[in-house]
Amino acid sequence: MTKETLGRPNTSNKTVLKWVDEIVKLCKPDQVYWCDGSKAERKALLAEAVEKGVLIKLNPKKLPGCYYHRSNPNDVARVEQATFICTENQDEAGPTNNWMAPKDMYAKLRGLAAGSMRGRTLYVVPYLMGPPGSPLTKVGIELTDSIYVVLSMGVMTRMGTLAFEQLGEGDGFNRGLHCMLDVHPDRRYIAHFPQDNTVISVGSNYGGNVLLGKKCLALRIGSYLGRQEGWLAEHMLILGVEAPNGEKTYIAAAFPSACGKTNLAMMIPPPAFKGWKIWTIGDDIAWMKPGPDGRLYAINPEAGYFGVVPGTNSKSNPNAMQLISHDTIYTNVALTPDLDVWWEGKDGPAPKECLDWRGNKWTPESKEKAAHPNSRFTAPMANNPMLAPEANDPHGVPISAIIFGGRRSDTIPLVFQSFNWVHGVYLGATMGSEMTAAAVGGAGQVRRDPMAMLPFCGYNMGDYFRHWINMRKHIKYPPRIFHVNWFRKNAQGHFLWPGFGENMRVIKWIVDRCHGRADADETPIGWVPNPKSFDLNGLPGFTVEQFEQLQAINEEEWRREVLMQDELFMKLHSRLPKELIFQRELLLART
Ligand code: GTP
Ligand code: SPV
Ligand code: MN
Repeated sequence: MTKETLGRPNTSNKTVLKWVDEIVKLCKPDQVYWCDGSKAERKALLAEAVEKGVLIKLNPKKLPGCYYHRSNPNDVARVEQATFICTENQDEAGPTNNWMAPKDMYAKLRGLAAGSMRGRTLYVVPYLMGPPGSPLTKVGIELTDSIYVVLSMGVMTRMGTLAFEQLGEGDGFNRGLHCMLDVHPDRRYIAHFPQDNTVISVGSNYGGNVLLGKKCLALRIGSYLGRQEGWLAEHMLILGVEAPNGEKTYIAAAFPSACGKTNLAMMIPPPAFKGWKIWTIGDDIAWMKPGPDGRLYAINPEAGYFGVVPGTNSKSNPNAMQLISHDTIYTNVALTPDLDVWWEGKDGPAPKECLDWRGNKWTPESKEKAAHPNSRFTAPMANNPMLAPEANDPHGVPISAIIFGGRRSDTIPLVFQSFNWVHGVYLGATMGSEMTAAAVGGAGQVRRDPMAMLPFCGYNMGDYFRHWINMRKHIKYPPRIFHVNWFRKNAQGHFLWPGFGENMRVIKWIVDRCHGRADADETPIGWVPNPKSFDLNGLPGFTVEQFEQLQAINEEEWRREVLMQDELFMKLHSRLPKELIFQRELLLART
């Protein structure tokens, strides 16, 4: 970029100019750069990032257009303990969120941000969450001193002058400020001010903490706005199932972080499912609103995928392997001597020698992992071979099924269906999952993660459940609600279900249930498939007994489960909708 383009705003919006001016005065950057989102700009910024050592250009023969980034080793995942919802009253944020009064948090963050961009560039990053022209689409502007963030936002959002065009002279935009500071955990805060449509993030440079359009705007602020405006902001993938006769059914699914959304959204059906296709609309976030025809419509507000790398290979996720073969930023994987990347679970043998995600020498004898378990790819959705054209449709897609699912070694069957909407909300509200590397701390422990939104709900979780229950009144044809668990294990600790592409079998049962075509048996926990309605063809060696083991409802385990659910309900007691308490009573009465 030339010196002239630096500092020249590409908007005349007075509210924007005034706010940027205030932040410039506070942070005191040496220069200000206004992003336009052009290809030429991206090329220049990539070159600058390489020159500054923020990115390494990967082998262009093997990985054209790909770059490598290593984060600070103290900064590799979301930090839930440093994430705050700053509403006037603590009760609005609720017992599942960290809270601080807005004026105290603003004062603390102003202190940290003051003068913090001396010697640095402040980038103005205007972006859209959602397709241009959609009534659901929101405008955000992120001011950041991280070129890695600018380049990532350019992939993850529709970034550039188009956002200023959609905004016009209005003031309806999310104000995002990101200061890297010295990337120290003691000075790391991700603070949300829902009443001001503002996010301030300091002291980190890791995806979920700093790509402010994603978890901060699209989920935490989004959920807050959704409640006021009558829609849902959810931690859900969106996919389209195409049957051999061309019928398309759209499904949204909420799984906690690193529990299989990207994999399901990009899944390729197994050979036995000839003619079936899965199309991706989104892999992480869904915004859903009742449409004029009485159905629930969903859009994916994002334009790219920030996906888990380890475990990705041509068997588990062939579409993702194509997606990340070009024009991708890799963060915290291992780097080989010929500037290729490697990770645990990649196809082929481990390299004889490479640099691990910290930059230390690594060999197959090393005890530590070469790639961080939460290493990620940042890739544009346009590169997904199975991107649904509907991903750019401003109207979104009508959802027929909502799936909730956690990572559970025991108790929870492969699949079951709720009796009705409120029971489905109960299934989502009581979801449990083993924690993963996507957030700092506690990996492996089962915790309640309602609707996979525990870290992302921008207001009181009890009110969130109420909002979900109330939505039913505005949806004439509500999606059917299901619960799945790909992760049940046997006594030897092996997964009972092959998962990945074979999940198509579960998807097909769900699709058939939505269209009234498949049988189910009633159980105390919901409707379940029987071996006659569930397609096990072409899964050699998988027996009906194994299927029954996967679907088993163990009374002892369920008693424990209901007790664990109660802990969350007690925490939320003052705002818990009574419908959910009744659902619990009904469940107990049935067992
Ligand atoms: P976030 O991006 O963190 O929100 O996560 P995500 O839900 O998109 O998770 P992703 O699809 O990246 O899955 C992460 C992990 O789950 C990887 O380790 C996968 O290998 C594993 N996984 C995904 N699907 C399956 C499955 O069907 N069976 C098994 N056993 N593991 C799976
Ligand atoms: C998650 O943790 O749920 C993610 C990755 O999708 S991040 O954007 O870093 O939060
Ligand atoms: Mn996620």
